[in-house]
Amino acid sequence: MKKILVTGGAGFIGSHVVRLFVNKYADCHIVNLDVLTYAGNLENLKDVEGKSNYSFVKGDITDEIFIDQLFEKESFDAVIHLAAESHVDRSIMDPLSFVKTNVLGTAVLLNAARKYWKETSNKLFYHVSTDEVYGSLGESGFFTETTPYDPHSPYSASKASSDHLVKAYYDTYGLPVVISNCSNNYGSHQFPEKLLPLMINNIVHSKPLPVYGKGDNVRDWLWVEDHARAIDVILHQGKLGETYNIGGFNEWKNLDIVHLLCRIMDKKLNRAAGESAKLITFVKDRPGHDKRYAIDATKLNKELGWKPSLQFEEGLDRTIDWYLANGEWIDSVTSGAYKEYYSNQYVSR
Ligand code: NAD
Ligand code: TDX
Repeated sequence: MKKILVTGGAGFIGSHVVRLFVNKYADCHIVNLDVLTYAGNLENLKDVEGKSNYSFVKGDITDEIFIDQLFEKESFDAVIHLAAESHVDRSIMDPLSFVKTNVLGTAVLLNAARKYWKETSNKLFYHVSTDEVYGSLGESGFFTETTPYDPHSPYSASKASSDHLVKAYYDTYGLPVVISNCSNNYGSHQFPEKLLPLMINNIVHSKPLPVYGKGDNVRDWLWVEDHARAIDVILHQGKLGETYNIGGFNEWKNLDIVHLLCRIMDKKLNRAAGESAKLITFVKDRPGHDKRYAIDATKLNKELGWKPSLQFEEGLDRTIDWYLANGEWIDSVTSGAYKEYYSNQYVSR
């Protein structure tokens, strides 16, 4: 592939995907299209900015005229579509912006690919999605690629809609597509509204650690660089029209993960054992809070040979060190509108 459009490349996962592809595929040009919402920061890509096989385009995926012109001008061999509104709590406060970006934005991109890709034999539209479309699990079992969709939040419903549109473009127009549904990612450059960076940041500043409900909801955590590697594998080897689940086989109750963070950070910050855990504050539960997510990634492992490369303890240690060393990044991305959002959020619980 000679030219790949990555949407949402200035965000958390997108920046890791862009970095991997720019560094690994010198003969492939990566075009990063991002509108730079509060979650998109070009600082995430400082290390690839000057590379000759990378360029950035500022633009909105919901802007049909702009997207059409981009597809007419550039001849993309593939699209890796990550741009989205991604935070469940925000989707509860402002569902329409999730419908607009995640549903309409995906439809606009699909439609541009349908219109401007005359010869589709070497093209691919890769849609990056989430395990949240499958809903919530009980105490046992896993999500597989055939689990029926059952989304509960405006975020997951908007991602489920976008997945259905991608499948509909495959069935109806024969657009070459592939979809992956991944579990919770963690790692560097994640916006500190999400559980792990929020807790790390609050521990550093000795602020309350807001645990929703009883803290017994379960998430399956995957290192973001392993997700980026999975996307690389699926892009190059995945079968058209297929879905691949990506996950870490790494389930944690929220409260357990917060206690683990507290223990590690007490040591790193030279605090007495148990000091950070005193900050844990149980707050009102998230409405519609899914109980448990757990991905069965056997298909991806068996068919394409991917598996997670990093043990969770190692990944968490690296992640904490990154946030401790990058306080300026946190200050910069959390200035302005975000500060207002977060203080309102917390007070309202
Ligand atoms: P993020 O919020 O960190 O980044 C989203 C990016 O999309 C930002 O750079 C933002 O500026 C950009 N964007 C938003 N609206 C846009 C628009 N209208 N036009 C152009 N760009 C726009 O999100 P993330 O956590 O990196 O997630 C990336 C993708 O992966 C999303 O599609 C998400 O649903 C999916 N996903 C995320 C996780 C996770 O744990 N974070 C897990 C599974 C799947
Ligand atoms: O302050 C908090 N306290 C808390 O208890 C926050 C922010 C979260 N939580 C809980 C809610 C969830 O059970 O922690 C868990 C993880 O929450 P988030 O980090 O908001 O992630 P989640 O809702 O699981 O969704 C994430 O994973 C799937 C991403 O945000 C999605 O984009 C992805 O699709």
